[in-house]
Amino acid sequence: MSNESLANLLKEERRFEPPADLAAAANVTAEAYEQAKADRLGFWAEQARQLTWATEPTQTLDWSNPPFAKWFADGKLNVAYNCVDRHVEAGHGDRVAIHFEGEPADDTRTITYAELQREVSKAANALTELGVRAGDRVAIYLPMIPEAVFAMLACARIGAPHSVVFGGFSADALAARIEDADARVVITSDGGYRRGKPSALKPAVDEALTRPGTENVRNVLVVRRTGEDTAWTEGRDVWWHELVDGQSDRHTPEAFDAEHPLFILYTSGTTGKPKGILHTTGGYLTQTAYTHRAVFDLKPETDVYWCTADVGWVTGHSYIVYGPLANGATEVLYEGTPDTPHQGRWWEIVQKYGVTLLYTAPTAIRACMKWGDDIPAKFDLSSLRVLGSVGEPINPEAWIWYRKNIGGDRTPIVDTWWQTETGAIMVSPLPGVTATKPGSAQIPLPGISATVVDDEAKEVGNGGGGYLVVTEPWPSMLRTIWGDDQRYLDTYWSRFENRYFAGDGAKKDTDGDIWLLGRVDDVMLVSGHNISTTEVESALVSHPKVAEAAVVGATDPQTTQSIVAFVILRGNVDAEAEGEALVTELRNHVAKHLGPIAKPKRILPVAELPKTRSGKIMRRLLRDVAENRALGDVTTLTDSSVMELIQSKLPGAS
Ligand code: 6R9
Repeated sequence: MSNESLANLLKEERRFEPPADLAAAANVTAEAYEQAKADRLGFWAEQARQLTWATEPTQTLDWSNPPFAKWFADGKLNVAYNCVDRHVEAGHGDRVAIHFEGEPADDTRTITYAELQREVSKAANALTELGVRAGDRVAIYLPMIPEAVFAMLACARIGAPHSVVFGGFSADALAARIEDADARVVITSDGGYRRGKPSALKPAVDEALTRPGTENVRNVLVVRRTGEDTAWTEGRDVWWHELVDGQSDRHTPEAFDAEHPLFILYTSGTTGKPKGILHTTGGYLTQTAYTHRAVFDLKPETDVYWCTADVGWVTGHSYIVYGPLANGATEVLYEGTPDTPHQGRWWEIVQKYGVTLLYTAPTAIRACMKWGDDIPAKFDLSSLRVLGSVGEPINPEAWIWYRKNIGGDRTPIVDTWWQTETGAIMVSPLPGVTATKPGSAQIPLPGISATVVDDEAKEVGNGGGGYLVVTEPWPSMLRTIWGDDQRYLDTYWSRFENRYFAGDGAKKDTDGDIWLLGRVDDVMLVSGHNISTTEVESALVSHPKVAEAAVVGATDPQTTQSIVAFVILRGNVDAEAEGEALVTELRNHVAKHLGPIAKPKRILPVAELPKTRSGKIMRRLLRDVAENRALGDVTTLTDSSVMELIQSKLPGAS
């Protein structure tokens, strides 16, 4: 990105110091940065010692064959033992591990660490009875119910790498993932609840298993959740309650090598076949546990933590299952959507359980902004003490809204940048240390070396922009793409020599803080200037009438690309009545904030935006609309009718 265009970019002057009481008692202080800088590997070795090892590692990093890393390679441990048994052995068996809140409001379950140990042991025994051995892959296709956590931990316990497939994915997507991982068993349920109704899951598994390449699946283990009728294949299908409930609730965990595969998780990406991101045992657990303790300041005796992600995404793996449970946290697990049966459901849950640490995504925050401030205002949210954000850049105004309306203008916000590939949080403020800036993820965590480089791989100075790279290996890094080392090299390690290329645009502000600017593919080129979609979106969202915006560059004969913006207005704004005057007002608003070069050529108010199932805006499809093209692949969209609605809004649409 050229420097003259950066001069225009959003200036954020607001700062929020950590609350004094939180800073005084924080798990991690500023000293951690110094310590890690002086001895990065020693720092991670110390974090690894917070885990319980069957064989303590004597080596920290083996980088003799870059970029194929080995961390703590001569150590041995069991992940499930670390997440469950050791807390029971330490006398915390009665502590609640999971407060499960089903979508039907009266459907709740409280699971202590002692119960979790019994449930995971039974499930491990059941998988063993089905012939699953260490190294065999198990696909998990479940709604957000406790069995999803039991199943993942049971796999970890017996050393069978899991491949969790988000329950909203189609039979095709499931089949492709089963085939690529060559799974032997699929764990699913008859269905789950979605917006007040049972929604079937098992039929997608049945369909997936008719596809070529899935023949090695021997058994389907089915949790009964909704009780609706389900087709049954004798000899292959097994009810969870029939097989698991009858098992012994004792199971001796076996220690595995630190580099034993823990799971494969597929990232869809924008093109090509999904990439199976491989994570292993010791380094992954070290960094997820450390970052969860550091970034959320977790106090396991008193905090109630809630991450609203789905276990089908990496955020669910690292910050619902492995990080929090390794730390002995008490957490909420919620099956449903934020607006079922009403738009205050999340805040009702925060009030009910006294949630202290909340981790969610900008897409959800912007939806709540749209629904209105009066909804969270009806609930007691005073228990909250740290708020987290992940998944996309958070627009400064959404950040401020979150802090004010959810955090009572009191709680630090940690904007955490990371990826499926990084396994754990990489760039984030620390709640007891950092003076936070709305919209910036700020600086790499202690022990993480990340920076911004230009096209020539040269590190940019303060005020410069380019690409986010990681410059040193980190414990929870992906080890490869399952079955495709070459693609691992090509995708992440060939753009810049010896640097991990994350695929995100970024800039450093004058203080040296990092701002994420969206995927590199989304950056626009307008009259020779690189302009970030994120920044134009943030400028739009800073207007009081806008709740959400998505910006794309459309091919333009004069300017290479021209900026087209799709905006969702706040709940109280009438788009029809405001008409062209509002569009002009918004265009001028962007010009005022970012400079005339960033002024959108067209602005279209819409009711919804196309999102992936993990809530990220699919700009690719909006580009198709802006350029009047037939739509590309819409299979990963949450709701494909959204695109019809948007297209019908266009001038000239029939
Ligand atoms: C954890 C997760 C990774 C991509 C990543 C980036 C975007 C995630 C962000 C963020 C700006 C943040 N992203 N967190 N962008 N600020 N705090 O979301 O993993 O699904 O693999 O997505 O998400 O573009 O490259 P994943």
